[in-house]
Amino acid sequence: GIGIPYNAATKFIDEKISFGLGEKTAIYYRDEQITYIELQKCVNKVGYALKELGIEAENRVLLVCYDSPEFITSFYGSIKIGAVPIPVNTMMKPGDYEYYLNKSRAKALIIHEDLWENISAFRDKFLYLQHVIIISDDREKLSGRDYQYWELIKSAPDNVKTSYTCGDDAAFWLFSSGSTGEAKGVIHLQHDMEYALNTYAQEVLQITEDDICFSASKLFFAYGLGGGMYFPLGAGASTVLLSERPLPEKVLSIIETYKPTIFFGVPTLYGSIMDYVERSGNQYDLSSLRICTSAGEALPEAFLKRWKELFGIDILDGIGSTEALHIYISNRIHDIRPGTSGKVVPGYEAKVVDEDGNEVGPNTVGDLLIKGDSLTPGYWNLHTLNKEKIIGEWFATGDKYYKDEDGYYTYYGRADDMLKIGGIWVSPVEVENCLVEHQAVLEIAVVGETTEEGLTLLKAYVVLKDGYSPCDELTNELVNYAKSKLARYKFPRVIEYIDELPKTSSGKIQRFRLRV
Ligand code: 3SK
Repeated sequence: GIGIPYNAATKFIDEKISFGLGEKTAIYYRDEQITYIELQKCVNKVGYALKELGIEAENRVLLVCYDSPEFITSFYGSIKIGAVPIPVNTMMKPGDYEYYLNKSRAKALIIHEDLWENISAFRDKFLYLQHVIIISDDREKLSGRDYQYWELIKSAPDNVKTSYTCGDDAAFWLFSSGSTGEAKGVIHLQHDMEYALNTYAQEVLQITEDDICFSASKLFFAYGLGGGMYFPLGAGASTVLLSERPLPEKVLSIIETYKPTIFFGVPTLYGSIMDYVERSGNQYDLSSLRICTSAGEALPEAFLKRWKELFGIDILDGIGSTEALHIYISNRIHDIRPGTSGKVVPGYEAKVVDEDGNEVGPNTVGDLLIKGDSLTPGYWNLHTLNKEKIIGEWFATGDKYYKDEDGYYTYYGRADDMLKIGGIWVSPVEVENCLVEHQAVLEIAVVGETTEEGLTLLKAYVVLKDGYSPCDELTNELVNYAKSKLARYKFPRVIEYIDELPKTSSGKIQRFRLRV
């Protein structure tokens, strides 16, 4: 036949009502509590309204939305009618939105009002865009030339027919900035969210209906989309949404107010929360949390220890990707090996291979390949790259890893960030992990600098903590510190102090921007 019907909106929204969870709180947002039945009605209204505007199955809908109930209703409302939502970063420049809109050929854009004000002047450049739906905090505000989200859904019926899609249909895209080059449209299928839910969320996080999730990582990132949306909804649990920037004091206050049980963060945020708490001397009660997770960058071992000492809670470090949708290697509750990404998540397979694609033995660094059913079928319109990255059922992550005899994987840097110093491969991450433990260092990125003779030297860009200033004495101290901790050839020959490191929108350090 034409495929067994499967639509992700049925699984993540409608099923909750048939399973008797209609009156349960799905979303905590500011002072609102939105039940599953209220959420379902809004999802249906958005789906209906989009259909009325002429949006059809397979049409793309770009979402430029803060973490909010409207993000979730727009996402599942689109999926329900077979359209393909594409949530994108809300912090980008007009040229980036022009790229996202034109690359995806999105017919509709759902966007928060202030974000639209930044880009509306460029409207003529948006080649395929037909409809703009603006989300305004003032729900009574009337539309001008465009559509007003609340006005549009007010008159829409709260029921809409689910599109005939099957598990292998495209459900949504995410744009992945990666550490180099143009953003790539990563296609995800209808069944992918359920796969990540059944594997990482259930097997590793052991999520249940009783959990309340809070993701500081935004919903437009693959990591946040799971943690803040489809893990809690899929499990019949609840989510707390924060539309603003996740500053340490805000995050702490959200945790104290809503008492989440699972917190999704990234290493830089854990670092700044700990600095904030230690500096302010205030006490915070984070005891509602049963677990914290970390991804995006390897979590420094020292952070894990400090966090546990401060709050008595473990952080589960793991590695995932936008292409895999979520985490495929992770530490486990009661099975944490500090400094490693943990073991393969059930449902995924991983192997470390050499340059010829042969699997290497324990403790040997190689390229990490992964396999699992939430992996993207491919990037949009990138035929050559797809041939490089997709090797049969395996996906080349571009990460260097080694696995020890016990099956724990340790991150060794991006394949393209590795440096050959004096003929020996050096991972910038190893040098960074060492120096970040120095008391003066807030953040650090290590790159190769080519000398006039064509030799490669290690250069460290250092962001200092408050209270420290650049000086020769400190430079010598940092160099000596690295020399005392690392193999001799791994210490940075040059140290430059900067105010901020260049990062991708998902927080990964862009070392390529620092290379000269
Ligand atoms: O960076 C990661 O480790 C990650 C984890 C989950 C989902 C997406 C990403 C990029």
